[in-house]
Amino acid sequence: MSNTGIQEGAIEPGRQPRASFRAPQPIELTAGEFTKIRLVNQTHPMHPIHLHGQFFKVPTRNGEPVDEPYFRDTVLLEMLDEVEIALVPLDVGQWVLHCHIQEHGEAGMMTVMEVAADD
Ligand SMILES: [Cu+2]
Repeated sequence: MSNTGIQEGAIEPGRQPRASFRAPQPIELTAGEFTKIRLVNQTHPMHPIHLHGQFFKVPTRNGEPVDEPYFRDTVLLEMLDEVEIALVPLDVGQWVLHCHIQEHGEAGMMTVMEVAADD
């Protein structure tokens, strides 16, 4: 898998109230390499998407530029939101990316981001 460009992650309706990520399993990144990931909420509920072990910025929300002077570990996706997250992963390992609403995470709205060393 290429580690450049935008990777896709979508939250799909599925069997309600279940929802799931449609994303590469795991999302593979390289330490020190700038990456954008696009998250799309195709469901009605809001989803606070939380990433462990890394911090990111939100350069765009629904195609509009976002200017935030801070890094995040969580971003809220409202219904039909499309959000880019941008990061330079620094810590090698496997990190969980999941909805912070526990029942959504347990229903499958959870994936792994694997950060490999830059050889
Ligand atoms: Cu959720």
